[in-house]
Amino acid sequence: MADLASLASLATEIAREAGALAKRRRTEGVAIAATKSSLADIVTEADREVEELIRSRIAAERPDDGFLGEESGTTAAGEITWVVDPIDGTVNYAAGIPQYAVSIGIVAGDTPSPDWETIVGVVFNPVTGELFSATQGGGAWLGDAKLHVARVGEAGALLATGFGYNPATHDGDIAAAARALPLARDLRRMGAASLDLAFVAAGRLDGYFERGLQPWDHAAGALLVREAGGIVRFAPADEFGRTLTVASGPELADSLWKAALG
Ligand code: LIP
Repeated sequence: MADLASLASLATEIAREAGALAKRRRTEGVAIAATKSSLADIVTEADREVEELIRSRIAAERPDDGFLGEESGTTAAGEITWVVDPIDGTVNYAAGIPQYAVSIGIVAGDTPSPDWETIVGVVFNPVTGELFSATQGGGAWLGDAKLHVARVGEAGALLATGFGYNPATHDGDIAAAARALPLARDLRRMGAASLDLAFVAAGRLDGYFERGLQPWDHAAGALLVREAGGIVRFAPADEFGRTLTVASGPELADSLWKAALG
């Protein structure tokens, strides 16, 4: 296996290239290519094009590695697997809301599971130019600034969450938000899980929880949080088949977990 610094450098280089393409396509106009689980669950032509760029760059540099992408699925397993969301926050992207990111996680092994061992994570917002990165044991960074999760202030926690594309799940999601609000000074729904997790790592958010994330949504961001001193937990799927992701600093972890889980 290549050393983590080399993997992180390649992931960063590819994320920047992919982000530049996504941003360019956004300015040219976005075409919806298809819907997935519901009318609200869209994929754009740019999602597919950006993922193909990432996939081909990885194949050229590291042909024996595995790949799992949101839009194109998985390739043959490798000693390490690249777990990619080419444009996380697709609905924001299609609507012209500048809160989306290229999310690239590298995990040891080949079996998608929440307790994967992520060894490298990169989350890049091409609009702000912010590139969050982490290597296992190497800390979490925003550019050259080392990141650390926040301590919750006297006014309460600034939390973020998300809601599923399936309207049948909304009652449960709203109930979880209602249970969490007593912990909160306020609640945000920003629409890109990888950036929500990066913001927890950066101390911008005190905590984040959401049901229904896929490995490509959280593979990179979960490593950012853990390397910034935070805790990330996953709960088994609910009746809709959606696992729960909860991320925060240590002091909020137990209370947010109980509130989000119900
Ligand atoms: C999105 C997540 C977001 C979640 C959306 C969707 P996508 O990922 O980043 O947190 O609420 O339902 O899953 O589909 O834009 O890659």
